[in-house]
Amino acid sequence: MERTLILLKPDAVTKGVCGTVIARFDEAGFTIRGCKMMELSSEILRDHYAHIADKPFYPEVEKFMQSAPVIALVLEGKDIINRMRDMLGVTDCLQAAPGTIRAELGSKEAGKSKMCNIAHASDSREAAETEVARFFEEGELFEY
Ligand code: FUP
Repeated sequence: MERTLILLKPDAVTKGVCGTVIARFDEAGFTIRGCKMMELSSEILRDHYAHIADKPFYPEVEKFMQSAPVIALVLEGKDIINRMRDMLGVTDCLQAAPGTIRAELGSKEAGKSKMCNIAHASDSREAAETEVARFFEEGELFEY
């Protein structure tokens, strides 16, 4: 079993598609281990996006990620990290494969299609471990 960290981004929250996205996770058989709505500080965003923090588009990403709360989830399932990345599709919603969450629900506007892409998912086991610890305290994760 693997765990992954999901952030339902401000566009998912403001478009009212969080339920649609979570329903897909349920249908895939993933288990919710943690779930909370939160406003992200500049500090947590700089840690989370350390790999893009020096890019020219980063200030816009930070502004977008602070434009509304996000819903953070820890999900568990077999091979979930790869399966989730496949379910989401590639970063750019315009390039995402048909049927993926980003292709169906993300922004198709040029200039927004890479940023307003509905959800983040961890891209490796190492990243998942770091990201889960970044967004959740031990007591916020549940075994049942
Ligand atoms: P992903 O792993 O698919 O979330 O994508 P990345 O880690 O490569 O990118 C992090 C965030 O930067 C994405 F949510 C979108 C944003 N981004 C842009 O806004 N423009 C770009 O050209 C690339 C990424």
